[in-house]
Amino acid sequence: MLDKDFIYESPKLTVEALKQAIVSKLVFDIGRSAQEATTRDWLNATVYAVRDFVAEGWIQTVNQFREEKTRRVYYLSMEFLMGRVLSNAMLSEGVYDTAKQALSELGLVLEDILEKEADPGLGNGGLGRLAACFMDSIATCNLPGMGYGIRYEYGMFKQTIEDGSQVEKPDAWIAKGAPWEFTRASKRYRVRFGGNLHFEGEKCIWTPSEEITALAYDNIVPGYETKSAATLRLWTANAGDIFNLANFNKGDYFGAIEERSSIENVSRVLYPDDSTWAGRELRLRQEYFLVSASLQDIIKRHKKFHGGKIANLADKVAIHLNDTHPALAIPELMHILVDQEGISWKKAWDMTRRIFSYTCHTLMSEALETWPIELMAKVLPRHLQMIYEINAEFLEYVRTYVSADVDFIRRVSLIEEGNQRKVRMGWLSVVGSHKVNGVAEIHSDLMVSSTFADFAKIYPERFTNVTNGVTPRRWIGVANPKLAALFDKYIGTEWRKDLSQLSLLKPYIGKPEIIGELAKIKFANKKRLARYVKNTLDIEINPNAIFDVQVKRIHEYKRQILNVLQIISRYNQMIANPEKNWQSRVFILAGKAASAYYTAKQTIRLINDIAEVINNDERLKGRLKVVFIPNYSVSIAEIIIPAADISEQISLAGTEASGTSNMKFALNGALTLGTLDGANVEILENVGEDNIFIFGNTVEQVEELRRNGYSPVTFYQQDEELRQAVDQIALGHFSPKEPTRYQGLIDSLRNYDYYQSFADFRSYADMQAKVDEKYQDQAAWFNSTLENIANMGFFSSDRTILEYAERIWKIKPLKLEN
Ligand code: KOT
Repeated sequence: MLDKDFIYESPKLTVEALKQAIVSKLVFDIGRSAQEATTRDWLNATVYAVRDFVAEGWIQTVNQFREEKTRRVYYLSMEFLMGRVLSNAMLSEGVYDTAKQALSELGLVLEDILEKEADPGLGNGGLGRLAACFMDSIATCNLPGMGYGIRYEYGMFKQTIEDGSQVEKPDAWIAKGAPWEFTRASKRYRVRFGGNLHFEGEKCIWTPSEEITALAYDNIVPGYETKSAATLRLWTANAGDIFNLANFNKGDYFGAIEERSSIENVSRVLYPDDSTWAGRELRLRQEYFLVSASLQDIIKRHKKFHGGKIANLADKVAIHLNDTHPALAIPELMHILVDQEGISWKKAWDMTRRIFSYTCHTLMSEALETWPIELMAKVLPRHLQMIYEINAEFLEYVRTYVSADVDFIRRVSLIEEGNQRKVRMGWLSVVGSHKVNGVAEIHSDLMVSSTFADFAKIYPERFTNVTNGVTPRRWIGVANPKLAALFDKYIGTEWRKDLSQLSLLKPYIGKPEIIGELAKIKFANKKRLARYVKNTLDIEINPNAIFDVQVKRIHEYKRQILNVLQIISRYNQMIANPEKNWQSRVFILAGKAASAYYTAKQTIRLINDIAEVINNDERLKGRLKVVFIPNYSVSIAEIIIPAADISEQISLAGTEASGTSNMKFALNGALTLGTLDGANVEILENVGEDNIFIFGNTVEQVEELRRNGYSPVTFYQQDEELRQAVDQIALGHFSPKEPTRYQGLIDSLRNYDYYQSFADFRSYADMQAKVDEKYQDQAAWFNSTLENIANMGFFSSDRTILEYAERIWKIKPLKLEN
């Protein structure tokens, strides 16, 4: 597996010591003998042993932050998609090979043990995974920061495919044991909801009617080759001893218990919607639960470090909002400062704005959170009151200094008027923060020219861009150890902490030796994926074929349907021209559909239907295969991404804020086939047009089509190949038992095609032909992948996080004591 010479090994831990530690954990913490232990017992024993090792540095980091009274950042996010911990932790601590050897001497295989670890799915997709990469980078860059989130009992659902359709199953990840976390019995806070308000003079008094206890669970996030580690604190809801006494006294025992379980529902389950917004009361309660517990904790810690003083809070604390989901933190902080600390409104508002910053992760209008006034009045009456006051003051400012135009005022108001009045959380986040950023250049530009155009007039200096990045430790080190070892061999090991060093590979471009090694590694990773596909789906795929991969949430804007149309059209060409020397291809797709998103679920079914027909058509002689891999998750991504030749990033220009899998694929030696959308644009700028396949309309062209009344049927009529593919779906060619299955889907495409798949079809299919052509020359192909990798150094989340630290949070890396 890992090339011994190039892996950092901890000087402190010997194989013998680790072996003893593992056995001791097994006996004394788990209570099992080596003879009776299951693989899971060994996993837990290994985790405890490695955890002890990481904890030392972690405690030291926490103490040092405290002593230095340094300014720090708190990252608030409803999602943290951390993935499995053990192998990343072992690589960070430099004990991977030591553990492998220790376990082997105990008669165990490390890889089998790693496979047993739960993969907590506490996030939907890009936004949650970005938060996880950021935690890794905060730890590795020795930045004083920590994350706050919710410890959902059920994370993202487990996806199974039954008769071609997605079926959702609960994922009770905690039930398998959560050996990494530390329960913090003393960290408990009361979170209150509901009730009413009354005024005593100027002072507003809130009398809540419900109460939940928030309990803290800490997760250590080890930094790479540093003693430093970050903390991710996740909250769980607990009814405590309180249950509805009135019900109990009436003899309604179950009523009293029911209340308890409805309280604990707050941290029960992650909402499985990505890029849309559920608008449910429980979700509002979850958001407030996160915000209230975290702010109490932050303020308590601040006071403890600073002699009970709160006036310097804005000098010492930065709080970052991961999208608007935790935006209630703005009125919550005002509530604490004004109502509880007795600070004047003006001073409190000044502090609040200096403390908060906000990242917007979307341009999709359906993803923008707005909460109905009645709901907010019921659940959080004091916060609604605060928001009204913030709005009144804000609109006064706008009228006085910017524009008195009534329409402008109506547009920027934090309250949307209409049949149902609503609080606009995006607007609240902009007004209550000192910096607002998008996640790729094109997205930040569009944000300023569309969603937040009015606000950019009011606060031009507030808007900025910070392009996303991904952690090389997980996405190369853990996921692709062979590639990591290749980098180590040619450019040394520092790239893990300074990804810009990938540019040191440039002198090797065109050198057959390294190119041969790169090709061998890709082939080995493709074989690994082929084995996985064979074991889980019983489908044979040929590792000599191009592995063409689209893995991400299933969403119309991401255009899996465009991929499907092109696959069908390729199938038709192959059947019509069997004599042609067709390049073998395997199209691999994976991703979850939100459980209530009908079109997305139909898309999954269609992919499986076409796979069934194509994979069983013997005329193709195995040269075309389609595979839908179920239950896409971080651990499955770690198998798929290193095996890809082509990375499909085909969203309609102007819809994908950034994308981050595009970065992971390119770093793992896949070439991008994509539109000029999100971070694809910056990938193009970095790798150069010879090493990427760009197609499709630009944002300007998309807008022009919309303005002029886009007519999908025109494209349908003009392009025979497109028409044939569309008609086949519509006529039940792929669903012979139910020919009308996709009638609705196709009608909507032919009549509206909101994401303009038809308009981009031709340039996409033509570009796919160029991919085939380029792949014919293997040396040229792998040379391109090398050049591609060597130019991807910019896309490290370390670079991203250091930009946030310097330009937004104003925090500095800590110099660690030895
Ligand atoms: C979900 C709900 C509301 C608002 C935004 C979202 C959201 C956005 N969830 N995931 N995203 C993705 O975030 C990634 C990280 O910035 C981006 O790379 C990706 O383009 C977004 O779709």
